[in-house]
Parts: sequence; C-alpha cells; structure tokens
Amino acid sequence: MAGLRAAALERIREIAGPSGVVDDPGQQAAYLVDERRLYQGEAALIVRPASTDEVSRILTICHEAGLAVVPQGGNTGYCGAATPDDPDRQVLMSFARMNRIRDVDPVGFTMTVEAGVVLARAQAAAAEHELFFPLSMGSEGSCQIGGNLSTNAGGLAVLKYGTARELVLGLEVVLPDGQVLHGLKGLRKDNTGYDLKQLFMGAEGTLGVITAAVLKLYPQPTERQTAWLAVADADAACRLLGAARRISGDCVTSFEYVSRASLALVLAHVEGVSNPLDQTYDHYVLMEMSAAVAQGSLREVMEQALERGMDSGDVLDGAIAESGPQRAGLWKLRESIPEAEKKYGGAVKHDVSVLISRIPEYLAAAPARVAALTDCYLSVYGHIGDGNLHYNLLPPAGSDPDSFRKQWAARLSQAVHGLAAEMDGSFSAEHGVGKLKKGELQRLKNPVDLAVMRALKQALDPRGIMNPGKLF
Ligand code: 2HG
Ligand code: ZN
Repeated sequence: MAGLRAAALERIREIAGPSGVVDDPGQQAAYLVDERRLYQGEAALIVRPASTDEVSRILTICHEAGLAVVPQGGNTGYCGAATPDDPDRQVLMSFARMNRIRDVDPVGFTMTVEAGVVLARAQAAAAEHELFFPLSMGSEGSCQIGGNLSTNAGGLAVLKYGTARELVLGLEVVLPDGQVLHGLKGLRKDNTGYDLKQLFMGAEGTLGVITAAVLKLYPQPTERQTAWLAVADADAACRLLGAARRISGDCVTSFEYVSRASLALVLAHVEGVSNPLDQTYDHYVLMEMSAAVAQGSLREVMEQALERGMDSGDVLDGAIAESGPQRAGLWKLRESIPEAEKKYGGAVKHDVSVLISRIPEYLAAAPARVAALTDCYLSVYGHIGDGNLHYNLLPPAGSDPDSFRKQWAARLSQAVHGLAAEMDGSFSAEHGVGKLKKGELQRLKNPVDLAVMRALKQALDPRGIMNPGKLF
C-alpha cells in the first residue's frame, strides 16, 4: 500500500512539474499552518496544479491510490478546513497558480474566473469593465474565489447582495474520481433538475474541488454614504435597519453593529483610529448605503433616515463621512476589531446567527450564559443586517490568554452556540465548520439534515478522499 502511494505521489509530481510542487521546508510552512494558528498541519505533498486538466489527473491518481486531497485557497479560514493532518496520506492542493480571469461578459454582467483568483483581483477585473463584484471582506487581499465559494463566505455586503453562493451562476468542479462537472454556461435560468453547483458551495472541499466559477456582476455604485451612529439599544438598531431599508428603496448595503467594548479595543490597540463622536455610547451601528444614482441624492436619503431615527429616539448621535478618507476611517473602526482582539491576546471567537428580529433577545440572554461559566471581556459586533453576530470572548484583563483558552474555550463556545440553537439560529453563520466546529455540527445540527449530508458525502465521495476529517 505504501509503495502504491509513493508511486502515485511520484506521478503527481510529474503532472505538476517542478514549479507545481513545494518541497522547500521554509516555503511549506505557510501552507501547513492555519490563519489563526490553531492547527499545525502535515502533508505527504504540497501540489500547485496550473489547470483543471492537471487537477483532474491528480484526483484520478489519488482516487486510485487512496490518497486524500485537502484543497487550499488563500488559507485565511478561521476553522482549520484547509489544513492537512496526515503526512502519509494527504496531498495539499493549492490553487495559487490557477489564477486566470477567463472571461468578462459586459452584456450579461458575468465574469468567469479560476479558483485561485484573489478576491481583490476579481473585484478589480470587474471594475476595469465598469462593473462591480460585491463580495467583500477583511481578507480580500489574500483570500481566493475557490475558498470563498467552498466556504460560502459572507462579509460586508451580504445584506444587499447575498453570501458567496448567491453570486454564482455556474461552477466547474472536479469530482473525487477525476471526472469534471462542466457547469460554466453562466445561464441565469436553467430548470433542468437538481442545482448541482449548490452542493459544492459551503461543502468546504469535502465533495469535490471547485476549479472555476461564473460570477454575477452588478452596476458599479456611483454614490456611497457611510454613517457611524450611536443607537439607543439593539432594538433601536433593528428598527433603524428596517426604516433605512424602506426609506432608501433597499440601498442599505452594510449594517454593522459594534459594541462599546469592541470599539474600546480598537481605540486602545489599533494605530491611526479615533472616535468619530464626542461621547461614548453602549451601541454603535456602521450603516452604508450605496447605489448607482445621481450624485448627492443618496446623501439626502441618508440624512432623512438619520433624522427619523433621531426623532424616534433610536439614534442618539452620529457622523456621516464627508470624504473617501473619512469613510475609510469609519470602516477601519469596524474592520480592525479582529486585529485589536489579536493584539489584546486573542479571543474565543463565535459567529452565530438568529433572525434579525431576535438579535435583541440573543444579546439580552447571552451575557448570563457566559457569566455562569467564567468572567470574560465581551467583544460583541457583527453583521446585524444579516442577523449575524461575532460574540467574541476575551480573557479578563490581566489573565493569561492561553490558559483562558485551554480552560474555557470549549465550554464557552458550547454556551454561545447552544443559545443560538435554542433560538432556531445557527452556530456558524459565515466562518464554516472545518475541524474546529465539527463536534458542534454533530451536537447541534438536526439529525435528519446530518443524515442527508452523510448520504451526499457517501454518494459523491465513497472512498472518503476529499478533505477527510473536516465537517464530519
Ligand atoms: C469579521 O466580520 C470577520 O470581521 C472576522 O468575520 C470576525 O474575527 C472575527 O471574529
Ligand atoms: Zn464577519
């Protein structure tokens, strides 16, 4: 068996060629550890195929030889889904060389890209044609489209444009046995049975390998209005969201919540930021509207929404960005919360969702669940326009982050996730399951859902060679 595998690895090397294999231990290191440094991985080989044909030939060999494949994009995931853990059986497949923009269709508003295209490059390629690819997140300078789709990434514009899967019109996928699903027609309508592409998005590489995608593009927004607001409480934030969506004809692109404690972390640990308001408040919202409209008209709409919010008492205070740099400054307050948490010493991170209307209930109930276990510094923020909260728990000031994590992470996460599940929510709204949350998947996912997931895995990957140990 070992001899068969060694011969298979040799054939894979030949297919990828010298530049398609990473042998230097110094270079290997970055592929083998995950973004949050939760997992130190090991692999039999790190291969970087340059084409769908190479991926297909490599998978055919792996399938025959019983080698497993761990797909990896920009390696920015939070749950360890792209880290291999078997030095004899697992081949890490990186998509860094599959980075071609195959086509942009300015009539149909679509773009066909390979899995290894970095998200920011996909955005720029659309912009070259005066079009807009709306998927956007903190890691966009390094995360790749293949990873975005495999994890059904969320990010900062889900409220208006949806999660990654909603931005896809077709996929090219290599199945575990090397066969290729050619789904790049880019049709907007095709009612011919199961929507196969949906199976592979959010599957975290456990059913096959996404090698290319047809993405939906949109008109470029010509105006953006961004406001940093203090709101009375979470109920007020939810009412403001509804009012702003109505008043603007659904131009609210982002609606992000930031608690007093999360802002305090940013102000204490991140360079070049300042509090846009004179006072401090308990609850903030970063609201952005965007549209392709005549210059200035969205500003009036934003002001109208804020005036109404102030009249009703939902909005206590606020500042609207007057320039690009001011807008960037407001976004920096929100986007650098993860960096501030890291500088504080790290957080036990959560990514839960409930119905938007139940966000206040979640926020009211969660502190007691946490406090019943141990004292924590709560850094609560997130995409409340999507019903998604990052309910992050940091060690109290002065205590050691590593021992806090070792002692409490599992129990704290069970409490935070359990509350979301009790409220018919999700324990993982956007970061996925990977290795980190697979126990929680078994504990909290409906057994019928789990049985269907297992049946699909068995049908598509009966030999279990696709990203083993992830999700299940
Ligand atoms: C965000 O919304 C990301 O900034 C990261 O999803 C959240 O670091 C986190 O917990
Ligand atoms: Zn997020």
